[in-house]
Amino acid sequence: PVSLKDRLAELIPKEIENVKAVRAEHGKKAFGPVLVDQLYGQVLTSVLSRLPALIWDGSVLDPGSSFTRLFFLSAHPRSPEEGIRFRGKTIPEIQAELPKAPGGSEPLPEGLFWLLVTGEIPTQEQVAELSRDWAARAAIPEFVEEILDRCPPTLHPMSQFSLAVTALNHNSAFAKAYQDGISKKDYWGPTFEDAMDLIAKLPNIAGRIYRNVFAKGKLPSIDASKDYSHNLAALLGFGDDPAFVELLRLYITIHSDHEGGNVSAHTGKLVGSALSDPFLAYGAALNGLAGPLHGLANQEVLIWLRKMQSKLGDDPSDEAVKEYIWSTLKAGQVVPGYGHAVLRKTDPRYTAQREFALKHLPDDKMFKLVGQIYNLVPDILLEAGKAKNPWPNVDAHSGVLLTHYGLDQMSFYTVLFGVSRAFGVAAQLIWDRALGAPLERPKSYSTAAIQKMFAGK
Ligand code: CMX
Repeated sequence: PVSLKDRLAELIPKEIENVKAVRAEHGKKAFGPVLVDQLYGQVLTSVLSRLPALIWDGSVLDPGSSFTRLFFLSAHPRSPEEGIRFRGKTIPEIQAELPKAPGGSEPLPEGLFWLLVTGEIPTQEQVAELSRDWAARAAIPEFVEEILDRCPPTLHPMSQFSLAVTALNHNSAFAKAYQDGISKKDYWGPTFEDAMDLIAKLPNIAGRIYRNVFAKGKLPSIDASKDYSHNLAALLGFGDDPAFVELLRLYITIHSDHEGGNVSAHTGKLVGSALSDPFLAYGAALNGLAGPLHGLANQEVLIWLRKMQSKLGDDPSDEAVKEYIWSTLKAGQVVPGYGHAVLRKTDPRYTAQREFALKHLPDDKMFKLVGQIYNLVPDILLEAGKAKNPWPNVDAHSGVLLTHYGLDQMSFYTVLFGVSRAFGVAAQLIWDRALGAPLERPKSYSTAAIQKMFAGK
């Protein structure tokens, strides 16, 4: 064939067969700490997720399973099976200990950021100062507003989000300091300024995308006397609903960080390791978050639930729901919101959202459906026999809460996840520059090299 694509189409089946043969012959042979087979199949999930490869103190995940418990407990002697800990604290602990807004009962994400950066629980005054600082930094350059205003409303909100965040690099303090010849030991200072600017500007970006894409009118301005989540809610048009503001405080807190190795956090770290500034690093991280196996799953869950509701009605029987779940699997699709690369139990971020729903919207029909699905999916995934973790993750619940308060534009959900995940990535980038984290550069091998290396062994 003369066309490149046609030639490639001929080569792919041959290479699939070649890889199969190499795996059959050498797959069980050890190559450094892994088996050859794992390089092709499982290194990225089952092996890499257990291989100590990264340092990040902000949060640590206890998988809650027996096979990793032995290894994990030796590193974390007091860790039970509860999933995420932010600087050693579980979600119920941070809910109890972090400062709240006046009259509020959910933690302020400002406090979580302080905790991620310092390992300390901040005072009410420290948190109020962060709210003021972020409000003061919140404006975005006019040219970034214009970029967003020129995006077609059909461009996915996550693509718009990553465009705008990347463009903020125009005013990066780190990029400028680097050009001016800053010494390595001082990197963390301008990185800190960029990290603060990044977080501060996200509400204006998210709000503008929301209003542009869904024709929701003009953005109000930031209120310097209000906390971050209140301002974000107001920019989205929900500032008058105290329950929604509380939901955002919880949402941003629990989505902020999930160890250093998940796709978005790790992308931010990897790109930052080239000394790309925090805006470039986080723009890249957002593109990872936009994948359906990662942050986009919260959109996918809602689409899946809506389809189920339209097919089965508001009050489906368990039998009908089971059949629907099986039909998803039989169609070769994943059940969105279930499974995890590291966790081996119900995600405590799911549980925190469920508790919020029990308190604020116990009779919501879709919340009831989510609960019904929770009782059915794990057994089905176990019976299907592939997923290592049949339990729900954070994305199985978030969309239902947002929908309840009227934010029912599903394609926007991952943007909120992205506002929150910036807290963890920003904290990590500051520490990476402070500690002089190295350039990340894993070694790759060709199949031909593997064949040569193991021939006759
Ligand atoms: N539904 C159907 N099949 C699933 C499944 C699910 N929810 N979860 C895992 N599997 C399948 C995998 O697709 C894989 O199949 P193949 O062997 O055919 O490739 C097999 O089970 C083994 O996968 P695993 O080791 O259990 O899971 P991974 O570490 O490879 O992937 C994850 C983890 C999250 C991508 C996967 O569980 C998944 O696709 N879940 C649905 C999407 C989702 O909810 N993602 C959000 C995760 C949280 C977040 O990052 O926001």
